[in-house]
Amino acid sequence: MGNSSSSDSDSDYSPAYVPPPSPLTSNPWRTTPEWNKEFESSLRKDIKAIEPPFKPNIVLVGPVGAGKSSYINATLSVAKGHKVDMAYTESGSKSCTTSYDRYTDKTLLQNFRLIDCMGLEQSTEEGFNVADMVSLLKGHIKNGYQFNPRSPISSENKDHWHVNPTFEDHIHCVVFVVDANVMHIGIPPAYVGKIRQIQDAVKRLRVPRVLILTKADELCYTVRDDNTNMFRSVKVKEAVKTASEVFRIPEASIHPVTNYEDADAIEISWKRNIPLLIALRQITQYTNDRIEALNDSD
Ligand SMILES: Nc1nc2c(ncn2[C@@H]2O[C@H](COP(=O)(O)OP(=O)(O)OP(=O)(O)O)[C@@H](O)[C@H]2O)c(=O)[nH]1
Ligand SMILES: [Mg+2]
Repeated sequence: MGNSSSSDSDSDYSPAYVPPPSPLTSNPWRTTPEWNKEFESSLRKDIKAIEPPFKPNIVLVGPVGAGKSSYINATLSVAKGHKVDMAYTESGSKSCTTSYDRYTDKTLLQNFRLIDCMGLEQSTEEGFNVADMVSLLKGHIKNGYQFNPRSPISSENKDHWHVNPTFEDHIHCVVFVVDANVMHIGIPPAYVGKIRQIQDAVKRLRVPRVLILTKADELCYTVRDDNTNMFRSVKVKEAVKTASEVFRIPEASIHPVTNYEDADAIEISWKRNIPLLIALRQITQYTNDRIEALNDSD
């Protein structure tokens, strides 16, 4: 009796599937100085040296579960040198982040603010309401606002509507955040439509934009095993190219990263920090350039 079931389970046994290694290009497809601790600290220095005349606002937008809050935690982790878990993260089909929340710190982000937002959903009645985008960009939304997917904010909201925002209350850079794996599978058209609508508003107001591709560790196991393979991974390169075509953002403004979210993400490592810092340096430079350009045109 018991024999047959034991022999069945023996014959069913098979080792866990190990995917073949993902291919690497012979030369990096994105040129950087050699990756080491010196390069990491020069990136930190570059970012700290950017001193806009006030603290600009950088907002993160993208599909639900893309890794917006995780990117904020990863950036704060790089800043503080230990794993940070300030912005709530969760895997699920509903947006974990439901309010407009600002983050900063006293080191790397001392001159900037990152703003977390509700995620976009495919349905028109769920998730971040694209009709809120212009109010957001023009600085009408106050910290702590609870997004309402069914109805955009208006001047009737006494607690969270900023009546007379100045340029300092505006959004000075928009960071689109997308899961790199989705670029491979194909991003649902509903998301592309909503992101394009947001991009139109961003473009009209001439706000600079950058795109972060998260979860490079899940997309490419060669990157998961050694993050220094990021700019040699064929899969990551393809994801950057596809994202550029889909979202019409230049490849050089698209940054693949691995956030501090997987089971091994306890210690902060310079290898993981480098792509996060490269992204943050460009975001802060674009933000500062925009403010300088406006000040010069006055
Ligand atoms: N392996 C891995 N997991 C990640 C990475 N970034 C985010 N995650 C996971 O993806 C899930 C969603 O991440 P969140 O940061 O909550 O995503 P979000 O964009 O803020 O989502 P909403 O607030 O719901 O719109 C969480 O389970 C994270 O742990 C990454 O780079 N690598
Ligand atoms: Mg979130």
